[in-house]
Amino acid sequence: MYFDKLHVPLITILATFQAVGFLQAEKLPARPNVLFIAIDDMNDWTGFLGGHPQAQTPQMDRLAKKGVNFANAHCSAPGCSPSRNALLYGVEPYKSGLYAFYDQDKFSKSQLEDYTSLPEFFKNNGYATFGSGKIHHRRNPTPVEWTEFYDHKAEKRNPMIFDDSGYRQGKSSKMNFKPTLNPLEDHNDYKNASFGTEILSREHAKPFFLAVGIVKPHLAFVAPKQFFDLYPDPVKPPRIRVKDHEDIPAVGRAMAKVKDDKRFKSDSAWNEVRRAYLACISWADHNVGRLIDALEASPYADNTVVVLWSDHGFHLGEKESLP
Ligand SMILES: [Ca+2]
Repeated sequence: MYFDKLHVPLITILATFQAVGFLQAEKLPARPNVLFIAIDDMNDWTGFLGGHPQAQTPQMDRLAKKGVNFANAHCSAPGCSPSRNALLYGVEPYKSGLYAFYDQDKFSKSQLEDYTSLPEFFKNNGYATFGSGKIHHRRNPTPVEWTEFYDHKAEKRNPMIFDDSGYRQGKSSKMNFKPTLNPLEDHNDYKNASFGTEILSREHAKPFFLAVGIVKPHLAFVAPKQFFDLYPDPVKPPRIRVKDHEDIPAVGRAMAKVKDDKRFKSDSAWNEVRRAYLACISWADHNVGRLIDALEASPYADNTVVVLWSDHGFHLGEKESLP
């Protein structure tokens, strides 16, 4: 079905770090801390969801083992902004109208006043709220929502150096599927996760809501080389039916990125694209692991609820499309 995209990509794990996770929730304080990890464009190619037999996600797998894995969760719309708005405002985009990708420009004032976002709700109810990375889609952080928000763009950024291997369409920064040779610390996701680990190392007088938005595996599929090296070459392709787009309704066909599929086929690049996607998932997993380690080492290990989710899935040639 076309709506593969909707069926599995919203991956949510609820876990506490007490012995048996969710079953211990009744022992949590009335106002537990929340560690809310958003991952961008991650489908079910993870160990715990089993969507790709070679996916390596040991950190998310260990989190899943401690909590509840919602394997039949659905996102409201297969796109960053409407899906995130559904989750962050608690209302489906086909009811709220919050579809636009550049929220602040395109949402009307009344639209935003009608709804309270999740961080704003926590902040209004006595929590300290901390954020970094991609939580909303392109909505600038506001003091209404955040006690403190880390913006990596405020820091000097070292230029990325790419390995010769992998694939890239011309000089496109988006259609880049190459390993990076920079130290891990140079990457934005590392910096955003580091903000999270720093918050977890602080003493907090109030309960906290900590949101960390990890952007990979979103395009470009670039990640440190050590995560590409985890994977054989070639990687196993997904199951793709002949004429796979024929069961898609017209609106779905209009959204399918058939041109990308044709280009990757003519460049014999699909293997490189899929391998790079898997590398990016393992890179995201590494940063999730840093957050889990920091939480486990903190005084908040037993009074924090962890939520891990992805805004929607991704096609890697299925339905003759990317995404
Ligand atoms: Ca997304």
